[in-house]
This record gives sequence, structure tokens and C-alpha cells, in this order.
Amino acid sequence: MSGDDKPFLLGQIKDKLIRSKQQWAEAGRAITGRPDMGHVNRLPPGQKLTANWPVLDLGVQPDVKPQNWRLRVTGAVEHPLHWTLEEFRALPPFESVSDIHCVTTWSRYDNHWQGVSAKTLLDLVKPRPEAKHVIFHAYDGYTTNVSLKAFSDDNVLLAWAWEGQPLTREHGGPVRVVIPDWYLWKSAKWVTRIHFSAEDKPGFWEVRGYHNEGDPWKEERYS
Ligand SMILES: Nc1nc2c(c(=O)[nH]1)N[C@H]1C(S)=C(S)[C@@H](COP(=O)(O)O)O[C@H]1N2
Ligand SMILES: [Mo]
Repeated sequence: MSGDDKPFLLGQIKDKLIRSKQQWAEAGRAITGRPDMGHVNRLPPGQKLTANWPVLDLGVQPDVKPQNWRLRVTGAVEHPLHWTLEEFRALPPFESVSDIHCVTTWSRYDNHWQGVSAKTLLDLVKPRPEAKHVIFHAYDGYTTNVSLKAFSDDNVLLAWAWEGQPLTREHGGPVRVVIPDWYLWKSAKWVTRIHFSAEDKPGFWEVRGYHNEGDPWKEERYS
């Protein structure tokens, strides 16, 4: 062992430590109620568990017939694509199980979703380097914004089924966004356009006093 080996070894150990801490930090985003992440407290602060699934919206539930549904991707992407429901459902399917946390204080565990993952969509449309924000537009005029980072999470999807059944109209069928790590107002029902942008654009509730992000573990309810 030469004297030079020691600093080298220390350097290696340090890198290893940093890497594992980084991984913990990433997993720590998992203070997120992901069932697989093994939280001691699965229920975020201020939430109450419910078994049913309440319906919340602006009071208008657009009747989007499957044959009329369209999803468009616009803004800062290499490939601004659009799909019919038939085309969308032909994309690689994705299934996930996640908890729902609504800002109105109810949470519902173990929701089984089926749809298209955000990852798949991102691979297809390829956001341009300047894209940092995503704005969802829905058939009822609702909008909501998230960071591209939040949208890129592994558990995010555009869901067309819940508990093995087509997503009902009241819950946003034919297709809604599901972003399990954020309060449910970020999960646009009846989604019809996904806009990528360099600039953030607060959505319907975000301009009305809701937090711009919405992490249930930090109680980011109102701004
Ligand atoms: N298009 C649309 N999406 C929406 C809303 C809405 O009014 N319109 N409300 C949001 C809010 S505030 C909540 S709490 C959830 C409710 O979803 P749910 O009715 O399926 O429980 O949808 C979110 N997505
Ligand atoms: Mo809400």
C-alpha cells in the first residue's frame, strides 16, 4: 500500500456515501405515501382516511364521448402529438397502485390505476431543454400546473381505468391525470391538452389561493 492509496480510497468512500445519501434524498421525496416506500405514517398530516371516493370538481362534468376525446401535446416539445382514445389506449400500458390525498383532508389508499405513464408520453413527445413546467387543460376549462420534474415521476400516469373499470365520467373519464405525490387538485380530470412551457402558469386553483406545488407531506395546501 503506498501512501497515495489512502486519499484515493477516501475519495471512493466519499463518492459512495454521497451517492447513497443522494438516493435517500430521492427516496425521501417518497415521504409520499407510496405504499412500497414503507412509511411509518402513511397518512399525511391533517388527513383522514376514507374508503369511498368523493367527487370534487367545478360542478360541470363534461360528457366526453370516447369517440370525441382527444389529447393534444403542445408547447416546448420536439413532437407535438395528438391521440384519439383508441390510439392512446394502444400505447404501452402502465399499471400502478397509489394513495390519493385531497386538500379537503380525505385520503384514500391503494387505488389501482391503468393508463399510459408520463414516462411513455415524455419519451414520445420529447420536451425541449427549455421546458420546465407542464400545464394541464381539461374539457371543463379547468387548468392546473406542475413542474416537469413532478410530471416525470415514476408513478405519474394518464389513467383510463380505476380498479379494473373504465374511469367514470364523474372522476374524469375517459382519461384523467394522476399525480399521486401531490394533492389531488393537481390531477386534472377530463384532460385534453398537456402544455410544456419554459414559464410556469398557475392554474385554476393556484390563482385562487392554493399552493403552487401541493406536497401533502409538507401540507402545501394554501399559499
Ligand atoms: N377537469 C377538472 N379536474 C379536476 C377538478 C376540476 O374541477 N376539473 N377538480 C380538482 C380537484 S379540486 C380535486 S379535489 C380532484 C377531485 O377528483 P375526484 O372528483 O375524482 O375525487 O379533481 C381535480 N381535478
Ligand atoms: Mo379539491
